[in-house]
Amino acid sequence: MGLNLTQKIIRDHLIEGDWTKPGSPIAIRIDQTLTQDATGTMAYLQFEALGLKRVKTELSVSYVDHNMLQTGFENADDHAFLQDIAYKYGIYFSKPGNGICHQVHLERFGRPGGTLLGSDSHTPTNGGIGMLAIGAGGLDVALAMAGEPFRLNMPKVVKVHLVGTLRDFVSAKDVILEVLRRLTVKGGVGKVMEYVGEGILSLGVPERSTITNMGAELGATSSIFPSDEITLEFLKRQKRADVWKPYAPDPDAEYDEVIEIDLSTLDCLIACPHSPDNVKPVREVAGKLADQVAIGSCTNSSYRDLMTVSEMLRGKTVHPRVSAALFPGSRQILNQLILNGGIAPIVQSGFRIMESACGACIGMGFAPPTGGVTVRTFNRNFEGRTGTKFAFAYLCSPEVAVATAIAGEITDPRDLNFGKIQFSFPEEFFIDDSNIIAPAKEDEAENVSIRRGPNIQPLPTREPLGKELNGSVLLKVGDNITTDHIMPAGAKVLPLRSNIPKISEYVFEIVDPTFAKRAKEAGGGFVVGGNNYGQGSSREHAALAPMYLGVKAVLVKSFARIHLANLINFGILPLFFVNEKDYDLIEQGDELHIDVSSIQLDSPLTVVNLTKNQHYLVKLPITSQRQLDILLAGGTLSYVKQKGVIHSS
Ligand code: MIC
Ligand code: SF4
Repeated sequence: MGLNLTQKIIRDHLIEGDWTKPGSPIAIRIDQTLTQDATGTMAYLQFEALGLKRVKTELSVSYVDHNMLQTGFENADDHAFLQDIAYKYGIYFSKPGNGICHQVHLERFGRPGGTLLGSDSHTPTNGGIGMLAIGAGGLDVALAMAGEPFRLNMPKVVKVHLVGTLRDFVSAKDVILEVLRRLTVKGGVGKVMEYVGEGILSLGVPERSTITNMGAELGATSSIFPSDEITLEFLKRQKRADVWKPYAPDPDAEYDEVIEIDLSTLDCLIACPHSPDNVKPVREVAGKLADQVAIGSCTNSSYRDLMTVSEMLRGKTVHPRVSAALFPGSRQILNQLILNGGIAPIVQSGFRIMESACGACIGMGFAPPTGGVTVRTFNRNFEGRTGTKFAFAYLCSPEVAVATAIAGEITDPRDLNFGKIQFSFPEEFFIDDSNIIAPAKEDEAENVSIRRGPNIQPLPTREPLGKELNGSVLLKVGDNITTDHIMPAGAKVLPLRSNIPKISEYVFEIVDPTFAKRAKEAGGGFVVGGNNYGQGSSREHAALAPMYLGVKAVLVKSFARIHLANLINFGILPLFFVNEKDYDLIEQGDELHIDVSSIQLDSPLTVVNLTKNQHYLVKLPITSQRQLDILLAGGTLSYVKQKGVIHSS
């Protein structure tokens, strides 16, 4: 039986477990890690707590791309801390302004056939060059930096068989929007999406990476393309041909599921508010007036995307009602557009040129007006994520975004007269790594001191799980609750990422602004949720801050992968209903009692609803004794310390 590419990479990195059995626990070696600033401060505080002198990975990189608005000392404190930590512990540091982590990593560091663990859910962007790239919570990344394997359940592998070629003005974003339309935001949970077929030959690395990037919105563990001649071409332009190796599935590879997409039949698509899977043909929503257009993010800000934008905008003007902005994916891309003149048509059209950073994608500026329609090339349109609670965000390709910016209403680019869009790729990109700071040599590292401003607060910890859990249901929510609901981002809250006591005041703010106060007053309690609880970002703050507020257990119908891992890491008991109907019976305010003294892997627990005198059966969605021991210990850090698993050197 032939192997698919995912199985090959996992087999080559396997430390523990049986990769032939989907769903069974495995542990794999991690070659590279990446962090970004919004999750990185916690990840490095955790790494420090492990007591090592140096990272043990082949390569680790710390990026600053999220918290770039410096309206006070907070973000600047974080940047200084991150830079010093990186210098001391053997980590490369990509300075603010150098670009979005996933884009820069693709350009300068990723390598086919390797494993990458990143404290950001869009880490699978590097699957575009044939890497097995996985998003995780900061603590899991800290452990990987300490040389620990990454633990996950062996994913199912889905073959996404692409045939045909895309029509003009239909692009990679439409491919992944089509996958989202078919599978929904929970369709990828527990799976790796592996793209194959003759259709991939017409997709360059930037297009492939747009597709693997937004696999995160399917809830997938990762997404990957083979490494082929097209990958080599990309790496040559980056003067990195030496890291190239071909990687492909065997011709008779077997898959757990198969999807086929004929690229030549795809339309221009758009995800409507407030979910990335609410996908419709653009022509169905055409005519909706737009207030804002934003182009950028780790999904759609490559050289290919921005040159397309530039050529489409040549000689055109942004519609008077539209405010338009561009966030280049990296300094390299921006530089290239300056050198070849590509930036001029964009500036002349009236687009605002913003920093090479996440920017508006994470609500760091450029929030839309109240009740406004914002059309974005980004990957998430959850309610409130733009920074404006009452606004309507649509997600589309750069082609649709440009057409909309010019027309002032949502527009299919094929309905305007753009002619043929053509541009060439430079033989070699303008490579300038001066904004990537190499770490100190090992013998100098000891003397490096770390700047720790007042925004850097110590890590909170949790006590071991006691014999019983008591308290009330603090909040009951529905399906598909995102980490943006649990722990909002945006310009006001993001600067508090290294200050858990402060940031915890915003937990569930957009769902119920009284939550944090009530949780504190009650000395903690429970949260009840529906399906796919915790989808979206990898932010461990969505577990850490509720833990700080005393949340003891979360009872839901099902969990999203990264959030579940984060809950376990921070000692919050994740439970799912054996009978989903029980979800309907519990109400906010009900007093619950859970006897955890006899807790065991695989056997259900009983939740007693003291208010209603009812009993519900619940289970832990965990597969290993290790995970149970972590929960009993009050989280991974306590567990690791108790067991002395990490040996400092
Ligand atoms: C996001 O897109 O939501 C983020 C911000 O990049 C997050 C990480 C974070 O919350 O810091 C992600 O996708 O993991
Ligand atoms: Fe940054 Fe947005 Fe990408 Fe998250 S999704 S890494 S906020 S650009």
